[in-house]
Amino acid sequence: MSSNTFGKLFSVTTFGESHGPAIGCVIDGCPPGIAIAPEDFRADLDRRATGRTRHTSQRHEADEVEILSGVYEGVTTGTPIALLVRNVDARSKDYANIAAQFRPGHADYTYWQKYGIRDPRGGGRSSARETTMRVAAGVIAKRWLADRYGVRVQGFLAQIGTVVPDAIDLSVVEGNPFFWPHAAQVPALEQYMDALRKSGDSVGARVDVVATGLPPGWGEPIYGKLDGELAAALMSINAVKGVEVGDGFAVVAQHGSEHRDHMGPDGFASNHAGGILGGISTGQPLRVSTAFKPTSSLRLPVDSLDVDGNVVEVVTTGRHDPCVGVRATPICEAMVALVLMDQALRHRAQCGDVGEVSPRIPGSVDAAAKPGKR
Ligand code: EPS
Repeated sequence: MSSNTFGKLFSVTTFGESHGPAIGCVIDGCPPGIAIAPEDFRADLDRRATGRTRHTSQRHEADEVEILSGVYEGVTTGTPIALLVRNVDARSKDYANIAAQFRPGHADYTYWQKYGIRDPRGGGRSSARETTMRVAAGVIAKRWLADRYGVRVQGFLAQIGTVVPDAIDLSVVEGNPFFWPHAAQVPALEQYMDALRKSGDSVGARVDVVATGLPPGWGEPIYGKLDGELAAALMSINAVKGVEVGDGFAVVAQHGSEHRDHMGPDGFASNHAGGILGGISTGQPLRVSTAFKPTSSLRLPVDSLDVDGNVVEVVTTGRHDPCVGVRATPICEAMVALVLMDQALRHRAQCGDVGEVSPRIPGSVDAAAKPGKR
């Protein structure tokens, strides 16, 4: 299977299936000298993991990261970093009934059409389990971006179904199981998710990510645009159906006089662009938004086809997320961090001698998390 590698200079290859012995990644091109230990992966892997709250899949994986190479005496050496996470709680019998069936809305059918074979256990390679390794690689990227440039990447859940935050306060995001930015709504969300889980249905979600501290200049026109690579990175996450940068699709209804971000000595007056112009960072906060479809693995029966073309009733048992978006915030953050690190290294390689160019407009006066008009 090709296309399992992401990034040009900071390049991440993931491997493994949901119910295989392990999943892992190889990171090539990592700068030497970054302090990293197995326990440094814990916080972000736990934020993403299943089985930590009742609102996600109840598969209980330890998600212990083993560092196999590329780190000596706690510091990256510049050689390939191989990370391994063993699968310890796969329950493949849950998939026996649907091994020869296609779940409507799932990659079952397209994998079958493409390869003529598929690993049905837990979705095999198409499982969200793979995102564990993106988050692990993202831990290294986040650390380097923070230490080297002061860049901070933070996400939050910006919508579940039709529910949107009444206010945005990034300081409360880590204090609830949804990464929700308004604490007062969390009890109602708990009830909403409990009712959803009991109904056997699923729902979509939107995750927003804001990255602050970026200098202007990251991103490579024409075919390596920062927004283009962010879109590709976020679209590569399971269940993603849409990505918006800045005001996103709301720009369709805007006038130019309203959309342009006025520049003055005190900074940009707004951030409709989402921190990117011409595919290159402006130095304003980066704003990206990702849409997740509702999970297709449902215990609610549905008619479909099996591999012989027979009409069958599909019922998916097992431990599925009623809303994958609930634990997607760290995954989106990781993909943004991976793109930013790769682009930062590419900028340094080609334009490292350019230095700071005048005038440098201070970052936006806009609040970093101010959502675009939707
Ligand atoms: C997933 C189905 C479930 C989730 C899994 C993603 O797997 P299983 O049926 O084997 O319990 O638990 O997520 C993870 C294991 C994980 O670590 O994210 C799917 O179909 O994508």
